[in-house]
Amino acid sequence: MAERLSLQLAFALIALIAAIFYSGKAQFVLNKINQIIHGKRGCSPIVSIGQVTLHYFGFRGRAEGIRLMLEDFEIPYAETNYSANDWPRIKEKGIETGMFTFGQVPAITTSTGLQLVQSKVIMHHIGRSVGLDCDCSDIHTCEMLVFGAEDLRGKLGPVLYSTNFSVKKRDEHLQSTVFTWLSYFEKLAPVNSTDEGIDGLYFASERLTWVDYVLFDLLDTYVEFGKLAFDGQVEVIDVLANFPRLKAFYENFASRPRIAKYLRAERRVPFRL
Ligand SMILES: N[C@@H](CCC(=O)N[C@@H](CS)C(=O)NCC(=O)O)C(=O)O
Repeated sequence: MAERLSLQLAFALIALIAAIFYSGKAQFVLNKINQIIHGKRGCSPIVSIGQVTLHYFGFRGRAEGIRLMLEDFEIPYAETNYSANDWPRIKEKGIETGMFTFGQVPAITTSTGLQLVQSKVIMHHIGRSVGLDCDCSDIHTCEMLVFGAEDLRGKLGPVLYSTNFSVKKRDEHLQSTVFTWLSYFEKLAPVNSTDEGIDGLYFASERLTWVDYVLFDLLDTYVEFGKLAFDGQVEVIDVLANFPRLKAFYENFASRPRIAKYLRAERRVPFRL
């Protein structure tokens, strides 16, 4: 009797799996099971990452997006900030041990034994661990936004850290590059509809995802860039002035309680050294 029942159950299970497979919904079902197991939203949730040590320099740079996520989700973290003098030695050692996979920072190490580099990969990983991954149907949109943000960000370093950085260079960069790129992002930015209210201002998946932290960090970087006034010699430029959607997103995100607190905190490292 029991044997017959198990046989029937096995057949029913095989029939169910076949039905799911042929309906084309297998991936959807697997994702749902994964979400239920982890109790977190998003396409590819993972377990919590434990305590984090962030390895970088004592300025915002490519570590700031990571800090924003750690702060907002109250993930315990410590920082190891290297000085320019120590860096060559530390870098060599980090390459040797494998901690700095590409000889660069930011890198994180965690109490769960993870070592990871590449700022956006780290942000995605943290996002997956707190239910901030994008929906599976939206992964391509999220990747496009993040890769686009990276393209723009990549143009900043050579300007900001060039030895002859000046007001002229700041303004040239804004006019020739930043405003053009912000106009692209403006088209992709969330619209504040009265139905959704202010809570609807997210770039993807109609909810907060890790991509919002990437975009906020990018905008904040350029807001700070526009504020570089060379000891009051020139006017501060409101970089977002002509981009109402980006500005609304920026202000809404900045008002998240723990983000607002962090943005004002004295311990927040400077925009640049
Ligand atoms: N794609 C990497 C870029 C990392 C990167 O450029 N890191 C710079 C600091 S922002 C660095 O480590 N520079 C020191 C060096 O290359 O020796 C990321 O996003 O993490």
